[in-house]
Amino acid sequence: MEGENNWDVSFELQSMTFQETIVMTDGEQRQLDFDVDQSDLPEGFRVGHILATVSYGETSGLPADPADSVAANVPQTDMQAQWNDDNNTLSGSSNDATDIELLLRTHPGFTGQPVNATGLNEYQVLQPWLVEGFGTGTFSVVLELNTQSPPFLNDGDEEITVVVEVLMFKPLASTA
Ligand SMILES: [Ca+2]
Repeated sequence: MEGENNWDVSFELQSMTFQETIVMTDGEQRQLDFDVDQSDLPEGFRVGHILATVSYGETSGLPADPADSVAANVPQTDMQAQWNDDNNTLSGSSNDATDIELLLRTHPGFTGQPVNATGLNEYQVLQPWLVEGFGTGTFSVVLELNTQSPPFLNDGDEEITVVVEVLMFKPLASTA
């Protein structure tokens, strides 16, 4: 369109972190809820994605105790997000005590990388990046534990830590 210019849109990033450590028993399933409020976001920032890292060790103290199995998934909530994005990882599991990483993209088009855009002015170019409501609400992680015990001993529980990183961005436009 006449008068349109090429722009570079880059993103200033900040993150907000939640952490919860729980002890689960063998066979248990538990849901953890993390609430992201609009008022938690710094002025001008939107939520780009939410990354959850589930970690655990072998805390039984029993000799030769094999690592337990943990499964984790992110169920769809009423949070507005890119629930069907191919880059999401909404479920995972581990049976060797390695971390499980889960990712939900929230703001349309946000990958963390700068983008090119065309538009008449800065205001117009920034509009797609300033839609409100994505990535706020409840983000949930459902955990399931199955312990593995050494011969003749009983390992009945495990300590699991979930770290949720909410990645926030502020878009900045400059003429290309
Ligand atoms: Ca074990």
